[in-house]
Amino acid sequence: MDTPPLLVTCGLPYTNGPCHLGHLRTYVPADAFVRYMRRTGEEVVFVCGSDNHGTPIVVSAEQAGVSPRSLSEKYHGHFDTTFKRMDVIFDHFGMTDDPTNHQRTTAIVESLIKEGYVYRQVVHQAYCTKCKRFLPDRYVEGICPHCGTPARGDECDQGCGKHLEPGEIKEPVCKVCGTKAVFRDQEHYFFRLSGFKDFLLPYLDTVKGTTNAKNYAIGWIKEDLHDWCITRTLDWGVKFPGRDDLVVYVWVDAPVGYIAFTEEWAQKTGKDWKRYWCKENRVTHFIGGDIIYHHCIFWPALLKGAGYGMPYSIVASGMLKVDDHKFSKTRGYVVWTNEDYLDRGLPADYLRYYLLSYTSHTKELNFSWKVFGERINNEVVNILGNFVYRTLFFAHKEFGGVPEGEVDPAITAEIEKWQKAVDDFMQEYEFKGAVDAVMSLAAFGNTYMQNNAPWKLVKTDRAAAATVIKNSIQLIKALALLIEPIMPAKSQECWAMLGYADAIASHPISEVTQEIIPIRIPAPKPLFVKMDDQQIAGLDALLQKRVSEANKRMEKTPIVSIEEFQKLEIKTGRVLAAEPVPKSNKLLRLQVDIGSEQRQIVAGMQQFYKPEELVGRDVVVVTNLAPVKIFGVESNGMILAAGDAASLLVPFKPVEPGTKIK
Ligand code: B3M
Ligand code: ZN
Repeated sequence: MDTPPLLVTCGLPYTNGPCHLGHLRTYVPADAFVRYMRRTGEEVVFVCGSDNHGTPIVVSAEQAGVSPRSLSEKYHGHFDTTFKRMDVIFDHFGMTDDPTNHQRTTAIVESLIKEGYVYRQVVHQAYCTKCKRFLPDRYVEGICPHCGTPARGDECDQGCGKHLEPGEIKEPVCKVCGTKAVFRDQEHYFFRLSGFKDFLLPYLDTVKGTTNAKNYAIGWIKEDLHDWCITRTLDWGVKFPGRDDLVVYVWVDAPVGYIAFTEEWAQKTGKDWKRYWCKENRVTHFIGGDIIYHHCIFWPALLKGAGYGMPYSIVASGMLKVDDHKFSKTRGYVVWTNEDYLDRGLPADYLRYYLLSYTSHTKELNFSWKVFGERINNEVVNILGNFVYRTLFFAHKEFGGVPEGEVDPAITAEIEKWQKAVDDFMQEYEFKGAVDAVMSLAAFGNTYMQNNAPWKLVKTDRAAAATVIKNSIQLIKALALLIEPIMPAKSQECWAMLGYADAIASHPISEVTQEIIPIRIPAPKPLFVKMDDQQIAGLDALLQKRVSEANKRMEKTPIVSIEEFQKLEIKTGRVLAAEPVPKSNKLLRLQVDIGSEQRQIVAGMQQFYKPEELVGRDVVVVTNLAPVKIFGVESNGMILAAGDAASLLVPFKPVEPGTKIK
């Protein structure tokens, strides 16, 4: 049988926020893999799209005062352009809210129902009596029943990472209004995931990809595999067949998007999508390490239940840290792709290089600007850039281009050795290994030039110098071809410097040893520019500033519910008398009429007001604070004032003392 074509996908970004480094950690390697595979002669389709459904988007749209569709379109466009700017080029980038995905999801859910994999069950679901609605997923926050950490309705995002089913969260609170939620019964539909245990274990044994994906999934299945509630009480999403009040859970229609986007691509290109999804296939999912459960357990079971082929390979990236801290948008440990990087004129290729070469794909990547700058300068600029520049500069100056003559077999062998290494690493999704192999070839070239010193040799043996240059230019050709998946733009520039007018991406990797023809080449320009220390310091300062701003934001008063706020009693009061507190240069002792009674209040206002200025003034007083002693004087209330200079809050229109503030 023919080997089925490769279909590569990337986890779909939610359309409720901009692209950041966390996304790129999955997308860049996927793109590099696709580029490489294509240039080994594989037929590859690369599809992705945006994930438009689910509560994260509804909540964000509500906050922004727009419809979920329009928020989705905005971010869909954003991701589409950003990926292109990063040279991550999909054959198709769809939307899960588009009709193809609605139809495909409905068809799949209908098959699951027909095959008996879906059943109805009443669940106790969190309900907000104030907002008068059920609180699916991220509408509710509370405590994880497994580990006791604060969690979101559908996952323990800060603790054990477990998926939470509706009704499982403890101490639920409505995320919108802060009210303590109650549990109410509601009928939902469940997918019989537990019935797939005997299918999933042998499947995961053979599935390709990274071991982290496989091993976690096998562990989870052995521990406990429970059924999944696949409906939600929401308007936004794909309607559950026959139920206008329910939509399917976003984790059903999101992966189905992979199929729908293949269908849309097939429609554009006149291909048959079934070739990619039915029976034997080579579907390869690139995903973040946090969605292994969904892709290795839930998704294969859905496909199996609905009669589709199984994913062939699942490649999960490791965690991302920023400056040694867990990646976090709210805490400021984030790098935005556009704002922090591309919009500052930094080359996409540098970030691609860094992401691919920092560490193994499955290991933790700890981003820092300092290391970024060092890696680019010490490796890309000093090794690769330097070799290309000095060789081409000398070739142009002495020979006007690529000299005549044969390439040394030892050089060809060296190229073949590293090409083989790159291939082995790429096939194993070991992108760092592949980058390192290319860089080893560049380092070899540098040493070769250094040892043979053609600038000296040319004075005594011009033919020998020509051979050294010919060999070196062959090495450059190989490097350009091998580095294309990693740095597509720079490899194209390098290709042009070698005198080629076409697209390097149209040349197979195997041309690395195809002899470069003698042609004229112009004087080279350096291929890479060094990152200067100041620029790196500036980028780092921006990150630090964001972290400290986030800290300030998070330290601010916690959100209080209206009920909590209403516990405060605030009234107007009239100052009857004022005098300094003995021995204090800050405090005043005031007698204040608050309508029902007279209160003694100590206030830190001596520097700002003369006692007589205050007498007769109307002020605003918190009247139900517990009394305290300040400088030995009892204070029974608090006068409200703004800022460090204690500008008093006063009623705008005259009111009686004791008027309630509300
Ligand atoms: N939209 C994003 C995430 O959880 C989610 C991926 C869907 S992939 C089918 O990383
Ligand atoms: Zn509420």
